[in-house]
Amino acid sequence: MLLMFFATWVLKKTLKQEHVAFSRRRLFTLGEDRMGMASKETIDLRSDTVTLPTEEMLEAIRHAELGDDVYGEDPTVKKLEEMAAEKIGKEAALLVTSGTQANLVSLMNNAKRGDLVFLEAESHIYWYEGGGVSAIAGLLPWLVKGHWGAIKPEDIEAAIRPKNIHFPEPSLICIENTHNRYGGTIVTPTQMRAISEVAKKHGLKFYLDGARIFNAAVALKTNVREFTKHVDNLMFCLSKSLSCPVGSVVVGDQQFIEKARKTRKVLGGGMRQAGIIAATGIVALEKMIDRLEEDHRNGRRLAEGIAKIKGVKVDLEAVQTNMVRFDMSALGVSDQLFVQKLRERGVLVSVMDKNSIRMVTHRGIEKIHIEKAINAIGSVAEEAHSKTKA
Ligand code: TLP
Repeated sequence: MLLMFFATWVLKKTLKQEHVAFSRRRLFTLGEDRMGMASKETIDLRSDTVTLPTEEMLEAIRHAELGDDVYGEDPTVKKLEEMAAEKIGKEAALLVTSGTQANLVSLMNNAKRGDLVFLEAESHIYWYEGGGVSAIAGLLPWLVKGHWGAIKPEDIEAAIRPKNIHFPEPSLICIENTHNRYGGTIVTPTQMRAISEVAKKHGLKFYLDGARIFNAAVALKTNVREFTKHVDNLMFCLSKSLSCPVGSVVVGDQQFIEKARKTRKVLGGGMRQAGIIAATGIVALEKMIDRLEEDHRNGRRLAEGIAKIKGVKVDLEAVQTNMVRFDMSALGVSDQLFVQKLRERGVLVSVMDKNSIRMVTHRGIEKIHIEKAINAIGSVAEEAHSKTKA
């Protein structure tokens, strides 16, 4: 009897360990696949969101101390939130599921339903977040066109109307840095300060969609606080160039974050043992920021390489971080066909607008991949030219 009990115990324990070892192997396989990508000759430049976690992140997940974060009991989440607040230079932070959720939570807490929010005309919030700004936050977007994402203070001043019973109440200015649709351009700390002065003068909140704010800081070789000190609150993404599999962080003062915690719950973002996500975020904040310089170098190489290709138009001045946008209208092929031809040559890119293509460099994309991508684009261009000549 005793022997049987002992045998069952040993069996259960072995099975449990097997299970752990199996899930770990699966995770590592994922990591290796990412590297294996190069050997399969697929160069994925669609976005930096495609990055997979580093081995150190996977190890950190394995060893993370966990608890129920909705009860405020996950020590790893708490550690990440403290680190993020410290790094950004604000009182507190909150881990959320995605950049979109971070923006939504922040919009809902910076303004009340029916209010007017000033957004840069090409902002991600306006273009790519399913209209949540109106459908869920209940806000009225008022678009102000900026130069490469930087709104001129006089243009916001001009858009702010005096109090009047007919007008919606303006309460918030949002900007994005780096700016996605302009191709990763930087809004400088000086430009941010000028916008913050307008916000203060008119009693408006100032919020930053800083999905890639660390790219901006690394590119200008400056502390991220030089940007963040000008806004009331912001978000940054862990799941983009910082290589985490999931997650974004909202950062602001204590009161704002307390409110945001409740809003996140309302939106279904209470994540329980979220330490498995936070553990990767801790590694990202410690290890993944400085290396962004390499992505920027590769972005520049890529842009300079394709600038030499006939029929490809790229504004080199706008290539400031890890994105390259270019116009291929002169090639005389549709953007969809262009993307397909590149895919056949093992290079993945995305269409931004008609005839406008975006490529994003990230961890896992190295100099050799950049050269291959330039050659592939050159070869598609060549094919297009020979077709138009024939
Ligand atoms: N951007 C994605 C796509 O949605 C376009 C990308 O591939 O670049 N703010 C900014 C500035 C972003 O670029 C993104 C994602 C978000 C917010 C939303 O983040 P997620 O995808 O985590 O919801």
